[in-house]
Amino acid sequence: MTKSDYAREIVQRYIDLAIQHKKSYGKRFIATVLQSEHPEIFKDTEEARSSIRYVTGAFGSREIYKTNEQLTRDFALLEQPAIECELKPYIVGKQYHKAFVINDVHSRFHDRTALETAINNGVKNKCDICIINGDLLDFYQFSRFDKNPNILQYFYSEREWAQDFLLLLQKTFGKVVFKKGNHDLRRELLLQRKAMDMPEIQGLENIADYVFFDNSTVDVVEDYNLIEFGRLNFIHGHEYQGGGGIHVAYNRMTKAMDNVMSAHSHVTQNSLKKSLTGKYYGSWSVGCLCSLSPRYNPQNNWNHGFAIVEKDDNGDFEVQNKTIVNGKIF
Ligand SMILES: [Mn+2]
Repeated sequence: MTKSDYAREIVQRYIDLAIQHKKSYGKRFIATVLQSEHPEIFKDTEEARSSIRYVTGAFGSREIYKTNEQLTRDFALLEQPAIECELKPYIVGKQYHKAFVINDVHSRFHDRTALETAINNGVKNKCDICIINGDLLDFYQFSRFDKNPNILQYFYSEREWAQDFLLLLQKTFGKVVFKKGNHDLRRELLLQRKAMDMPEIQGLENIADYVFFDNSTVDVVEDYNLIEFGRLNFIHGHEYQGGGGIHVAYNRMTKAMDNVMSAHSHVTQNSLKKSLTGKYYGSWSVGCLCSLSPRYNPQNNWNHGFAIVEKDDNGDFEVQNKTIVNGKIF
């Protein structure tokens, strides 16, 4: 067998594999395999690659494609695309029926009274799972905005606060699911940027590790993934480019075209529409549990709130989107 025969054989093998698994294998990769299989024939990867390029016509072939098969073969040998987000919803288990939903706690800018009022109501309603729909932490220290040292000191123990708070929720409700919001990402994104120059910190950036405590059963969901609770879908809100506008709930419904509960805008709003075929779709924007007068936006229309969602075994659900004003729940 000549070098070209070996090259032709392995190329065919990988084209078959690629077609079978809907993947592709780059010539550089195939060359490393070829060289390791026949070190006596190919003295290095470069030599193997040269043979592969020769048999695949990479040195310039004048033939014009007449068949789709030829195109399929060529695509099988193109490098794979990079995939940044592998979308996969987090589906809440069937054993859970009543969710206590909170978001935009922005620790340690949280509002203690509102938070306690909300949790008390969740307990009273016998919720069996707590869903945190993003922005549990503020990560003020990693913000690109101006920082105040008197405030910054509170954030040195933000991690301990988060671990203690998650433990409190776990003890209170049994199960906790924590979906990342844009603020929860602040630390991760900063560390990922730093990891380019400091490879030794790679793998340490995930907030799931940062907030982990002994006996934690908290599930952490990536910010680009939905949480599905029956037929209700949760997004934080930053997943859609642009703010929510004034009509947050309505706007998010026109984007979701499905049942959606969201956060991020710090206001309580509901919207409901009937489709051409008589199906109802709802959108709920849930209020926040942080301070209502932050330094960067002291005047706003925010309100405190939380939600309770009950679902049956068919996935049908009932929403109570609650507002807290002066310690009273509406
Ligand atoms: Mn947010």
